[in-house]
Amino acid sequence: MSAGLEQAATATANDAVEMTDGFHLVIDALKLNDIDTIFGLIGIPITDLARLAQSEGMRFISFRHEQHAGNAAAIAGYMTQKPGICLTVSAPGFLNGLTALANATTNCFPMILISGSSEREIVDLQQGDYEEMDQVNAAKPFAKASYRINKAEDIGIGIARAIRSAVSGRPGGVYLDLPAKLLSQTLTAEQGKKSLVRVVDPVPRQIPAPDSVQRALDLLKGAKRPLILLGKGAAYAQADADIRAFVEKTGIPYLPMSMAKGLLPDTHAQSASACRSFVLAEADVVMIIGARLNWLLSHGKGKTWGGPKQFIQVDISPTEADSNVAIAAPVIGDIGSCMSAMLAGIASGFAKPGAEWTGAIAERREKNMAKMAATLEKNPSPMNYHSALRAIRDVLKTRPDINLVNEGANALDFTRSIVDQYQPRKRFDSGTWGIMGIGMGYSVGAAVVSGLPVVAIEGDSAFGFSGMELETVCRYQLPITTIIFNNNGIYKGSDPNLNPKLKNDVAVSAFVKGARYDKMIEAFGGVGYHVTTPAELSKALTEAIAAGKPALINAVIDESAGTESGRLTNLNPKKGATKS
Ligand code: ADP
Ligand code: TZD
Ligand code: MG
Repeated sequence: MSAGLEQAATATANDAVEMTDGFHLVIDALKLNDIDTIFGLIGIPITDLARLAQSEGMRFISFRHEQHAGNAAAIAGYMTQKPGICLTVSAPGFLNGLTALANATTNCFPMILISGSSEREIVDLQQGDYEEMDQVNAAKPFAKASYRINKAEDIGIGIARAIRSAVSGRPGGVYLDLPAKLLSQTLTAEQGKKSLVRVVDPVPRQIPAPDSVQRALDLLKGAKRPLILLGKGAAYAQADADIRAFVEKTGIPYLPMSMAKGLLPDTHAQSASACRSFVLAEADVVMIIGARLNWLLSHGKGKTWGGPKQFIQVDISPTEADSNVAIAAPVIGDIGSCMSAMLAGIASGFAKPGAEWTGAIAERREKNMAKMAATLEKNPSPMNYHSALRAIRDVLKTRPDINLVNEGANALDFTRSIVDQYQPRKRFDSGTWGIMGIGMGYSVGAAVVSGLPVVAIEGDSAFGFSGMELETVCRYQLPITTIIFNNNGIYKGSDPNLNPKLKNDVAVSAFVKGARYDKMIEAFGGVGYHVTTPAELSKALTEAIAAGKPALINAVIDESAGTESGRLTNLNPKKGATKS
C-alpha cells in the first residue's frame, strides 16, 4: 500500500463514529447520579450489565436470593437518602425482589428495583417467552411508581425519573423495567452523552407554611402534659441536631419508635421509653415527628391512648394527617425545614413542662428501670432473653457506632426494649410490616454502606428466611456478627404436637431441637460459636466484633421463655366457639 493510501485508511478508521449502547448508558446514568453500588443477582438479560457495572468501577454485591438484595438496597436508601439499587432478572427474579420493593415502599425507604424483562411483543401476546411477565403492571400496586424504558435515548431521563420518584416527597420503592432489547440498542457516544441527566436537587426542601408552624407551637405552649414521638421518618431526615435541640430546649419528654432509637441517645434524661404506656395514656398534646399513627401506635386511639388528646403531626405527606384520628395541627414539610422553623419559633423562649408532669414520668421511669435491672441481673439456666440481652447490651455499649439489625418475635421485642442505641440510624428492624426475612439483607446493606460492623440479633425462625446469605456475608468478608436466639422454634420450641397419631410431626411452631446454626457459617469459612451462658455470649461477641470477620453465635435460649407472637398477642384472632 502506498503511503498516501495508508494515511487515508487510518483517517477513515479514526473517523468511524464512536458508539455506545443501552448497557453503557444505564451504568453511565447511575454513575452520573453518584450511585456507586448495585445489589443484585445475575442472569438473562442483565448478566453483562452487572459485569459492566463492576468493570466501570461500581460495586456489585451479588446475592443468593433477590429478596435479600432488595432489602440491602432498601436499607442503603434509608441510611443515605439516595435510592438503593437492586438489579434482578425477569419474572421470578423480579417477583423475588418485589417483596423487598413493597417493604421499602411500606417503610418509606427509597429504592429502585431494576429488572430485565423479556420481549414486549411476545409478553403482551402471552406467547410464552422465557420468564414472561408484565412486570411494570405487576409492580404498580407495590411501588410508589413503575416505569419502563423502551428506547436507549430515554435511559438518561428514565433513570432520572426513577431517582426523583424514589427520594422526593415521601420516599418509597420505584420499579424500573429494562427490556432485553433496550440494553443492546446503540446510539452514537455523543448522542448518548447528551441524553444523560444529572438530577438537580433530588430531595428538594419542602418548607412548612408559617401559620402551620405557629398553630403547632401555640398548641404545644398550651399543653400541660406534652409528649414528642419520634419515628423513623425523623431519623431518615438527618435533621439530628435540630431535633435534639428542639427536644432539649422545650424540655418535653419524648418516645422513640423502634428505628428512631438513638436519634437521641436512649440514655437521655428526657426519654420516656421506660414508661411508654404511662406517657401515651396521660399526655394531653402529642407532637408526632416522622411517624404514622398505624398499628404500631394503636391507630392513635383506644385504651393505649387513654384520655382525650390533641395531635401535632410533622410529616412530608399531606395526606398522612387525619389518616387515623383528627390532627389538630398538621405541619407539612420536610422534617429538617419543619424543625428549623419550630426552633426559630421558640427562640425567644419556651416554658418547659411543669414538674407535675416531668416528676411523674421520672418517678415511674426510675421504678420501671429498677424493676428491669433486677430482672436483667438474674442468671437462669438455660439462658432466657433477658440474661442473654444483658450480656449483648453491655458489649454493644462499648461500640455505639455499630449497626444493629433485629428481627423475630420475642427476639425483636426484648432486644428493642433492652439494648440501648446511642447514635441515629443504627437500628434496622422488621419495621412497619413486622416482616421476617430482612436480617441478612439489611446486614449486608448496612455493612457495605457504612463500612462499620453489624450485629444482627435474630430469632431462629426469622434467621431462616435469609440464612443462605451467610455465604454472601462470607464471600465479601463483611464484619457481620449474627446472633441466633435459638429457642427451637417460632415464639417457643416447647409446644406439643397436637395430633400424636402423626408421630413424626411436631408442633406447628417447633423446629429441630438443638440445631447448630454455628456450623452453617463454618461451611463458608466463617467463625461459629455455640454458647449457653451470658458469659460465653459476651466473650464470643466481643471476640467476633474485634475480629471484624463474618461470625455466627448460636445462643441457646430456654425454649419455653417466649410468649406467643412476642408482644403482639392481642393481634391474634380468637378461636370461635367451634371445637378445634
Ligand atoms: P415509625 O414506624 O418509626 O413510626 P413510619 O414509617 O410509620 O415511622 O413513619 C415515617 C413517616 O415519616 C412517614 O409518614 C413519612 O411520610 C415521613 N417522612 C419520611 N421522610 C420524611 C422527611 N424527610 N420529612 C418529613 N417526613 C418524612
Ligand atoms: N412470615 C413473614 C414474612 N413475616 C412474618 N412476620 C411472619 C411470617 C410471622 N412471624 C412473626 O410475626 S414473628 C415470626 C414469624 C414466623 C418468627 C418468630 O420466631 P423467632 O423469634 O424464632 O424468629 P422468637 O424469639 O422465637 O419469638
Ligand atoms: Mg425462635
